[in-house]
Amino acid sequence: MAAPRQEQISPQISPETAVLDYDVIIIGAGLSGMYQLHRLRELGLTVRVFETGTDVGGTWYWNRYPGARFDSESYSYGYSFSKELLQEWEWSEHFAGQPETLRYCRYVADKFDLRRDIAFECRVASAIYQDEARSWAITLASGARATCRFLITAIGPLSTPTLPRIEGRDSFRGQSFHTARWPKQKVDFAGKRVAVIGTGATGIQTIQTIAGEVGHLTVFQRTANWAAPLHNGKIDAETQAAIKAGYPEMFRRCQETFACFVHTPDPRGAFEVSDEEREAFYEKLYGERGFGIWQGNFRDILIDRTANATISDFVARKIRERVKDPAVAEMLIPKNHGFGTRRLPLETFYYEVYNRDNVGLVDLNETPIERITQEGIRTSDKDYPFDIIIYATGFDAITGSFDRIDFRGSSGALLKDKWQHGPETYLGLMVDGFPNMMMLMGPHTALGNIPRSIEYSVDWVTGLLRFAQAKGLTLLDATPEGTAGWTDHVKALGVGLLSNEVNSWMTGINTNVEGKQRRIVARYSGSAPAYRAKCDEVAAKGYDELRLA
Ligand code: NA7
Repeated sequence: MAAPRQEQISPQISPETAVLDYDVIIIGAGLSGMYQLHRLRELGLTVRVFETGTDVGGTWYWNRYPGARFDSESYSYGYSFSKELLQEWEWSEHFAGQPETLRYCRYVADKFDLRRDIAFECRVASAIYQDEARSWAITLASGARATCRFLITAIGPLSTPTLPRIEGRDSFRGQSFHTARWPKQKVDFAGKRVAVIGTGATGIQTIQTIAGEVGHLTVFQRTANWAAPLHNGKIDAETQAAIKAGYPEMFRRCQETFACFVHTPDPRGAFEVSDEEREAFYEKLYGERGFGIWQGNFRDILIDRTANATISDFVARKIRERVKDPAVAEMLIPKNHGFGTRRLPLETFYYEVYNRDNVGLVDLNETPIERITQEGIRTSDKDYPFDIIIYATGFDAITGSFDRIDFRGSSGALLKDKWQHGPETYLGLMVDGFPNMMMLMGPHTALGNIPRSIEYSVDWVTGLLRFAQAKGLTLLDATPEGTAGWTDHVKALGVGLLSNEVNSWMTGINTNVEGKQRRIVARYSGSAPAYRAKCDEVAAKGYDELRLA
């Protein structure tokens, strides 16, 4: 790809006379950036996408760790915008693995000829708004620069991996990997002594996948997480045909459900049924595929502590049944948060891994890591020698990918400063004082089944830019009132949710990042239909809640 032209904007220039490299720059060629590029071509705009990786796919490009796969049904996760694509592409499993999903992303890029507008291996270092020219000046890590009228961030809510701040980390002489920076070549685990630090969704997928391959595996767990069975399986020809025929109906359902999954809360409360019925319902959910036990459970399990205790007790019993050593089972049962109050990892024989002779579990609350040594990991209890250390330690979520780009809005205001007490956004899509910048899957948007949310946000942004084009607008900005109003609304929606009382990436906590030890409301936690209704209303009213010029 050609490097962007090195143009500078004179500070005196007006919006009309500014010569800009592109109408739109999109940062990121993951699922959001790819679809946004596709949609903007309809408007005849000149668009450039800058992507750090060497290929499309975002999350599915970076997260190549063993066992990485969907927890949403494959068919409900793919793009819905092209009937042809839906009929052409065949998911091989109900929950596809990362290699297949990356192939899917590449297939989409080829089919829609996306790569010609994407510059790979281009990390955006700064994005600075030029008040006079009403444009953005982008500088890449390479020093190359480019300008555009509109800037769209498609940088992902979980794309900034974080390593633990443990003394001696760089002194380790073996191999070490963060799961989100996994090497492209296969890692040989045969006969190796392997450590995994972290037991979130990623750690669980990694652990259950490599346990049978390694010589010995030691899992370092700081917080036990609730997990439930994925129940993955191959898709046979008959089911494939039914899936393809059923796409319109399935996507219609995803539009109606709370978080765009095929699952949605049961209208009943946990105590509106008898004990026997409740137990039977939990048993049924535990035996079913995917997020049903989390997203399709009784309506009150994520807001009512006593209701939550019933499902937590049920899953704890399952863990005790599945793990032979009662002491290990107790270590694996979370004691500091209820079921589903953190993002639920889905597993395939994860608990049975701890019945293997070659797997050990270390509780870091009992014996904390003191340092990484040249040979391995030293806890307060002993030295563990390793050949490989795997960091499944998560991400600086939601705001982290913004923090690592120097965003400066009108009059040089820093986005980091504006968000120092937590994100402030308008509809999760814009921020006042950062004109002509739109965010896809930024803070305060409905996340849920992410591609469904992506498609909605991209369509909304496309509508806004079509409107700007039709009206000859060169400035689109949220108002301070609009931003304050939405931010307050998002905070109010979070009140009473048990998940907001728990430390997790969803509440902005990352012990490995300076300043991220205080809970914030980073996500929109209302229903996706309500979110879309609000955004649709804004569009229908001619975006009159925005400052337009
Ligand atoms: P998560 O869910 O944030 O999990 C990270 C894990 O790493 C979690 O168990 C952490 O323990 C652990 N961790 C992090 N830092 C440390 C240190 N310093 N010492 C010990 N243990 C540590 O990230 P994932 O990648 O699993 O999943 C992120 C999302 O990606 C997931 O929800 C899906 O949506 C896809 P903690 O719980 O903080 O005590």
